[in-house]
This record gives sequence, C-alpha cells and structure tokens, in this order.
Amino acid sequence: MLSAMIGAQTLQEFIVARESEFAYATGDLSRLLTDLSTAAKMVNRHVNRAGLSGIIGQHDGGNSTNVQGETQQKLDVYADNTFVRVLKSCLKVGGVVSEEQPDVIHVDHSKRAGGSGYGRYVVCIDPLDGSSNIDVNISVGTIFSILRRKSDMGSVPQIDDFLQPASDCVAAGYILYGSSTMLVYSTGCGVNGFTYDPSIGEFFLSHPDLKFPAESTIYSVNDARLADGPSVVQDYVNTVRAEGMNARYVGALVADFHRNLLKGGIFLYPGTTSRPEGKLRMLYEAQPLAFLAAQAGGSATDGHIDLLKRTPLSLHERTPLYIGEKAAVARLQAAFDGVRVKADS
Ligand code: AHM
Ligand code: MG
Repeated sequence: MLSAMIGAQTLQEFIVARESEFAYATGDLSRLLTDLSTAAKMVNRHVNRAGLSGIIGQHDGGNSTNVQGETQQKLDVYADNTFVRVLKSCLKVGGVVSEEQPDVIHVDHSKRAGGSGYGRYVVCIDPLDGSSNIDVNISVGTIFSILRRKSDMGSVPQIDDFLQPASDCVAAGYILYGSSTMLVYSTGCGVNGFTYDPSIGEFFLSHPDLKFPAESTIYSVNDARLADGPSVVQDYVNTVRAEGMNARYVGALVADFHRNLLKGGIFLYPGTTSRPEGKLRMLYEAQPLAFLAAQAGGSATDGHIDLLKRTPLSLHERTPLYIGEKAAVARLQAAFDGVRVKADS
C-alpha cells in the first residue's frame, strides 16, 4: 500500500488545497474535516482490532439500548464517544446530533482559550452504521453531514439548525471500514475518496472526482422485506432483475452505497406495512448520502420528492430511501408518480 501511495496527495494537503473553492472559506471547515478524519483513524483502529481485543459484542451485556430502542454494540458506544469527544473539542462546532443520543449535544467553548460560545457549524453523525455486521467481520461505516447554523453564532444552537434540507449541507461524507478504510466526502464541489494507509497513519487521495457509472448493473435491497413494501418497488425489482441487473446487499448502508457508487447501481430501503416511514434516518443516514449522490451525478428520493429538497421535522426522523445512479432512481420515481396519477384519476 505504502509504495502505491508515494507521491499521492494526503487528505490534509487536499483539504487545504481545496479550501478556496468553498464560498465562506475561513479555514473553519478545514479544521472540522481534519478533526473528523482524526476520529475516524481512532475508530478504525478499534474496528480492525475488534476480533482481538474482546471488544465485540453487546455493550453492557445487552442491557443498553440507544434512542431507537436498538441494542447498542460495544463499538457503537466507542465510536459515539470518540466522534462526540473530538467534535466537542473542535472550536468550530456548536452542536452535534448522534444516532446514539436522544438530544442535541450542545458544545459551548466560552470557557476555552480562543473559544467564543457555540461554534458556527452543527454536525449530524451516525458514528457506526451497520454495527450488527461487526461480530461477523463485515464492513461498517460512519456517516456525517455538516451544516452552517441559521441561528446567531455564539448562541445556543436551535433545533432548526439541524432540521435543514440536504441541499443546505456545507459538507457530507462517510468513512467505510472495509477491506481497506476509506474516507469519502464532498464540500459541494464533487466527491473525492481517500484510502487510509495504516502503516503511516494517513489518508491518501485514491478516488478523485467520483461519479456513478452511467449504467446501473446492481440493485441492493433486503429481499426478505420486499413483500411488505410498496408494490411499485416490488414491480421495479422484478423488472430490473428480469433485465439482468445483479443483486448485492451487505446490510451496511455505507458499504452498499459505496459499491453502487463505484460499480453503478441503486439502493432501495422502502417503508413497509409495519414501518411505513422506513428504517433509515434522515439526518445522519439519508441526507448526507443524498448530498454525496447528487455531487456524484446520482440522486435520492423517498418515493415522493428528491431527498435534497425535503426538510426534516425531527432529529431522529426516518425515511424510505432510494438512492444511486440518476437514471435508475428516475425510473423508480417515474413508477411511483405513475401509480399516484392513476390513484388520483
Ligand atoms: P443501524 O444504524 O442500526 O446500523 O441500521 C442501519 C442499517 C444500514 O446500514 C443498513 O442499510 C440497514 O440498517 C440494513 O437493515 P436490514 O437489516 O433491515 O436490511
Ligand atoms: Mg445507522
């Protein structure tokens, strides 16, 4: 890995080189992205050692649940603590919403040197997505978005600072802890991917200007839940299957999204009869990936509207999610629209 990376741009060099592309460049966002990459390295180290260190398994003997009522894994807790601790220490951050915590974490820097109240950015994060994969040594990820607060800088962030449409993200990205660890992010000027070289502790630019391939060859859906979802989605899957598309489903959103971004495809997680609102969360799963998809020439919808345009109403809101290469998503959207028109006539 090391020899292949010699001469490649490091994440830090890239962040600094691209700073001027950002409309409000003051270096604050660069600082924040750098801090996120530091936390990613710390989490990566634990994820990679999970089988060795006795850290796998459920936190607190399975007695601890997060705000969604799901059992927390030890690594969920470690990743949450690590990202939140690093973000709290970043002077640019005024608040954080984490999948693992019910309320907004307010970050007051007024007692710190150089701090003046609450920072200008808020961060939404799923610290360890797909964590049920940890015990079986399959990829997991971190997903984040960064928003500029609408409320006055320095004051306590308000809930509306977090409830902004994905189109208003300042940056978004993910870290994939897979066969190698990658950090993929966008500040609204394309999507770039960086591969981690653990031997020297650096992320290197390995996937510049990522774009979905024009043709989709893969669909990703939890087949077991398909029959409980909208018939539009069932029909769509049956059609693309008959046309020769291949099925791939990891069960970790970051891994499924990343593969489809590289290979061309669509990920589908519909609402079901028992959970019409779907499983995935708007703020720290759907929205960051919708922002990235758009930057990579793809798109995302909930079946009704483009997810870039939807304003969330609550911190842990869920949504159906259909995301990937643009034509594949547009075709599904047209099928949804067609059914709606028929029902209205
Ligand atoms: P999590 O945030 O509790 O880890 O759940 C989200 C994960 C996604 O990574 C993945 O796409 C989805 O749940 C898989 O769900 P299912 O097992 O229902 O197919
Ligand atoms: Mg998650």
